[in-house]
Amino acid sequence: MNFSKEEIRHSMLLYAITDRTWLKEGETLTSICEDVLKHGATFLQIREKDLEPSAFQKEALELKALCAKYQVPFVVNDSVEIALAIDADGVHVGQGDIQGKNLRALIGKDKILGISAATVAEAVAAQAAGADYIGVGAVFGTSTKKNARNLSVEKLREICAAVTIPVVAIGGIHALNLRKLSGSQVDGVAVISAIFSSDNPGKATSDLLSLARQLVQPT
Ligand code: TZP
Ligand code: MG
Repeated sequence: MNFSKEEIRHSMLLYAITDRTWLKEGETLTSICEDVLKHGATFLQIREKDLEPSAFQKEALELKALCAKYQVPFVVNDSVEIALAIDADGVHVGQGDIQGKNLRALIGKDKILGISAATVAEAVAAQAAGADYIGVGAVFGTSTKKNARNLSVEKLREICAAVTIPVVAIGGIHALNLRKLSGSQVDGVAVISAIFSSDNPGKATSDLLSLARQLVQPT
């Protein structure tokens, strides 16, 4: 699918990232993600660090079809090869994945390019490299990503002010601390455990969605 710049900005609102380590017996990533999309997640990224490439690609293909059904952008974490092989909407990469590479040239102009950034310099460089959005974190403590770089909400605010592309905050965000991001000018929140570790991922999604709406469009 093709998404306009405005659609990409709005899709940052509640950005869900997969983590199959939370699946319970009998559950599949696709079934949980369908529940999450039904309950209003606005973006989906497959991020499965422990799957070997062929299993990863198979899961990614299923999730791509699901996201197309809900008209939600779908990106692949880390692997440009798999993103291109399955014709995903785009790819999300970290600082370590972009060194010396022109990812925009590699993926073409129509695919969504998301880049992680934790400093103003990285954010500005990501924008210059053709990123469609940046993921900024970790804004709160998280045990999901072991080597996450922590930054303050004040730093998040500085990054938002330094770029014109959409910014999604990530890292340890859940229903009880999401409001702390207010005033930062983020376009949305990206979450893993607040959704996937929940006993009820659908309800967690709708709760987070209403909080994210209040954060991004305060009434
Ligand atoms: N990048 C920075 S923090 C993080 C990633 C992938 C982990 C976010 O996971 P959670 O469970 O929402 O804290
Ligand atoms: Mg990476």
